[in-house]
Amino acid sequence: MKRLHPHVLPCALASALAAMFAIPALASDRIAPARETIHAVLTAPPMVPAPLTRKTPAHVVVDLEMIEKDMRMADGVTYNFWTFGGTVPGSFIRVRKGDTVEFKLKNRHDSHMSHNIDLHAVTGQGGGAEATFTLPGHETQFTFKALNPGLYIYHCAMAPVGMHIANGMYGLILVEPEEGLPPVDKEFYVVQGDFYTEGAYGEPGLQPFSLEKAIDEHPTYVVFNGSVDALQGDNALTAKAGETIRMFVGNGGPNLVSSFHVIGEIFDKVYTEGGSKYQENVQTTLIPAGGSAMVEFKADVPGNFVLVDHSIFRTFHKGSLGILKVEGEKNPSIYTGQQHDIEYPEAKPADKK
Ligand SMILES: [Cu+2]
Repeated sequence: MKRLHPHVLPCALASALAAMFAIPALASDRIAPARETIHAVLTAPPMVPAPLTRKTPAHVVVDLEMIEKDMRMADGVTYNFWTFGGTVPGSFIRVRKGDTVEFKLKNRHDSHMSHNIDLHAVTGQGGGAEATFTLPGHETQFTFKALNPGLYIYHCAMAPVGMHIANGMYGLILVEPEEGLPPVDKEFYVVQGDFYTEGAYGEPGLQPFSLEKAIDEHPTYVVFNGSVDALQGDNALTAKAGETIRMFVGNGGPNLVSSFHVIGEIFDKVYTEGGSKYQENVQTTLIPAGGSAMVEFKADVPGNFVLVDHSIFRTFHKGSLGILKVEGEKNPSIYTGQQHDIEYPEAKPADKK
């Protein structure tokens, strides 16, 4: 059953009055030319929109729809996810520092809950949350200027906030610096999240959310991109040996901190916490709940490289395991693989001291 809320007072009248008394723009070289209007390309994980090539800020329209739907959590296990754009994490949004972002948020007619969005890339009250209180069947809009470059989490902030996040309502928005990011061969979108179900790990069927486990911070599942195996098998990330890779990694939480690591790789650069400065030669990077990191490395040699939360019981018992499959020529000067497996002679009793 839909939960109905009183409608927010319409502000169309106030906008119309403001427009009537607005000072008409005068032709002058001091007035900035009209900016290009662009509709943002949104992508589902693990894909990332192409790097921006424009050298000037633009007026960017983001159109995002919130959808509640049953999806796979693990083999035989489903869950009623609440999503931005129909996926967990939600659609990837890519803008540039200085852009004016006109953000339209739709809540599907068949939603059971009201939702909103708090984008950590926003400077303004609630990160947009109050401006986007959106009833089922409604669309809300607000506009913000992307002042700070970086990689930012966005999430639903409707009470109970923890429950909306725990049901999958988070994603990443990248604000590119004015000069853009250094070019790489491949970019991927990976977000960790912890989930709390009434049933134990792997218990089949449609599993309800467990508020008790969420409050106790005892997740049933800890996964990348919304489900166990989301980045395995046919859905593994792929690259060729020699390619440079950038992963936009987020942590939706709601509770856990991620010790993000790729087994058999060293991050050449980590833009710690999704900010502007990078650390070099990093094995494992800590990604807070509601935070992010950009990790970059060259895939020097072929192999299956395993993405994990190095709080390692989560990886092998709760699902936080993904695969980056790198194909190409072996390079024994970097990595030989096993060179021998022999039984070594046991020491004779006389040799023992
Ligand atoms: Cu919500």
